[in-house]
Amino acid sequence: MNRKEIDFDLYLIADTGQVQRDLFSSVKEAIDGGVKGVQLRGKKMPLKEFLKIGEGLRRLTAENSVEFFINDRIDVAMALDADGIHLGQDSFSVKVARRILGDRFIIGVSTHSLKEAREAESAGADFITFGPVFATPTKLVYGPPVGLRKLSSVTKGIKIPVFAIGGIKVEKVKSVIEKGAYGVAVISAILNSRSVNAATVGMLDELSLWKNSRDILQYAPAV
Ligand code: TZP
Repeated sequence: MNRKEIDFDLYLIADTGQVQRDLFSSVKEAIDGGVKGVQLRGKKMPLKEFLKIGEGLRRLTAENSVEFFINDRIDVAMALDADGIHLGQDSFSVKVARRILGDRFIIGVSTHSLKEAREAESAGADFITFGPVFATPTKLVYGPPVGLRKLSSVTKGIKIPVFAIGGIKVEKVKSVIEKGAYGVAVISAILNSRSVNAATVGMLDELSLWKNSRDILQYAPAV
């Protein structure tokens, strides 16, 4: 299987239902802060409106070499010539999505258990999100937190990149990276913060700090 390289570790989810400010300018601020992976999510948004926001974000992400993902809607991902699709457990299967979209698209999958994570990997997903790791304000939608121990079993149980999701604030980054996460997927800690730019920079700094120290520990000679 020909997996795609994932070259971002901060995955920003621009959720039209969860962002209190103008989505385009918030995402722009996050991109100026250095984010390299953006997903547009608009579960309840009318198609026309979703496409309009998507067109703006497609242009913005392309100009800044940012990978652009569409949540769930394969038709929108194709229409906008996105870089990837992000599938939920009730979306198209990875296999069908791959058949429709062809080889170019990156495929991400939302998972909530080790079983779902393994299924996504064997079906050909390029990466997964796993969570909610911590409590989120939108707990009713995403279910109860799965916790760090389950995150650890997932990162040990599969080989593709795992993005921890759900209640990820800057001070939580260390704990999820220590459990083997490749990166974090975030909505509110960035898009609902007072300064989107500063929150993005802070999150990226923390990711690189703890990923670097994990790498150093991994390759340090045993004494
Ligand atoms: N999937 C699991 S939790 C979640 C999604 C989309 C929401 C994450 O939002 P936040 O604000 O980063 O906790």
